[in-house]
Amino acid sequence: MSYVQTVLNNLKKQNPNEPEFHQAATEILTTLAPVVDKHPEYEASGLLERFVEPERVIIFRVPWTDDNGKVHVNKGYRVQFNSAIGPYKGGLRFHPSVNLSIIKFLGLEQILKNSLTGLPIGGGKGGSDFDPKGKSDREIMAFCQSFMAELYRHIGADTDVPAGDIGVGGREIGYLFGQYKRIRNEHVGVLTGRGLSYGGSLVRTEATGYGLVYIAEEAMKARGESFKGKTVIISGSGNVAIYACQKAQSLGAKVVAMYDSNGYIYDPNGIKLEIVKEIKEVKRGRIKEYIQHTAGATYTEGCSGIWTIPCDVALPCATQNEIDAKSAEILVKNGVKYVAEGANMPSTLEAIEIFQKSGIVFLPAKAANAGGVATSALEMAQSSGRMFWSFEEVDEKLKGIMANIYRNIDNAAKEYGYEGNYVMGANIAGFIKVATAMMAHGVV
Ligand code: NDP
Ligand code: 2IT
Repeated sequence: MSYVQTVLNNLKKQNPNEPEFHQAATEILTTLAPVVDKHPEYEASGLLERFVEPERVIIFRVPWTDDNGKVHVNKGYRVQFNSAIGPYKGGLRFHPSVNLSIIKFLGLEQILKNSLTGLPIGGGKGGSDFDPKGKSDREIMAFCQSFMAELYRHIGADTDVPAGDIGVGGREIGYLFGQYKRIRNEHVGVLTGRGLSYGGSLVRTEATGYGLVYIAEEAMKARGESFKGKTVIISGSGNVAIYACQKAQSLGAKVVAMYDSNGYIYDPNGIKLEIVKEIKEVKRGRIKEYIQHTAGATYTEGCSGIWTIPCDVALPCATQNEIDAKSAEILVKNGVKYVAEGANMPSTLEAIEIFQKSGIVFLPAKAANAGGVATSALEMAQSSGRMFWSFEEVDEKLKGIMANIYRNIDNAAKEYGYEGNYVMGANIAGFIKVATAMMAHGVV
């Protein structure tokens, strides 16, 4: 049996009941065969076995009190996956579905994504099964303070730097930072996505969505095309979705549909983003309220129907496995030309295969959504240098980083004989840097 297959089989045996982790590991390991064939020293030093085993997994109790005085207990997680090329870096997700399998899949993906940015950041991820929906600000604060009362001892500006993900935005980062600063008596860049008044970076809020559109535009440019006049579908209506919509619209695209976890809106005249922002960012409401403010738009309960709307570009920006084989087939049948993943692992393995067989341009998450963490690394650079760059400066750097990622994944795919296969290109280009650093460090 091949080296990658042996590692994958052992991983499944040693980590049962972790389907999302198995899925991410399968996607990654099966593309690395040509690299490990070229480098027999990797197998000789157990490199892949070490690569798929987190350096450290921390699971902790998070007790907090609700507004009625009732005590709740949630689970907190931080998976410090790989620090070969820099301190652990990756977001925190607060969502009731969070479990070890989900945090490990996100952490594994993060290693290669962070490597692709070209910046010195390792891979980590964390979060909790806490559900922020419907909670008061005080309840959110109580939860964040309790979460940080344990997490603080494991993180640090040169050790592990968390940020946001699903359910963790500016408000949560503020409470987490306040508690860290209070306990450690240190005002340092230990979290990214901070507010601008206490060490944050311009463009971090917009970065993932903007970066997604920048890299998709690069792929279009290489084919003599652009966003101008294209019909776009974006799933989700959170941080990534909103700023992907804004940038796509500013480049002349028509975004016709978005969703939240209850259902989707379809506006054939083009989504009015100010209304979505007001509902989701200001009122923390539900996307169905959109149709009360717009003529001609419709709302449909349930999410998967969104993929039946004909489009040129699909940007899944909500969560894992939101596009299955059936949805992928419908998208292809309706003539989609580009799929770029804003969310982490939004396409199932079967969906990816369908996209690739059909010859459409498929940009996988670890390349396409790397703009967020790249800008986090720019925030870290500004923190440690005690500098504050302008919006234009950060935006230019982000654009450069996304163009560079596109070039690198395109070249890596070509070099290994898989031209146009950006899953191969992203995994190989991301892995080589991490593998080179791990080899230099010896067996650790
Ligand atoms: P937000 O919490 O801001 O928004 C999440 C959006 O996705 C909401 O519209 C939410 O709907 C929807 N959603 C979440 N879970 C589900 C579900 N199970 N089914 C359907 N819809 C769902 O998160 P972000 O925008 O930050 O993150 C979105 C995706 O992007 C995630 O996969 C995240 O890992 C990834 N990502 C985020 C980065 C960042 O910088 N924030 C960077 C790179 C990737 P509802 O409001 O109803 O819950
Ligand atoms: O998935 C991701 O890359 C993020 N949620 C952002 C991580 C970060 O550290 O900015």
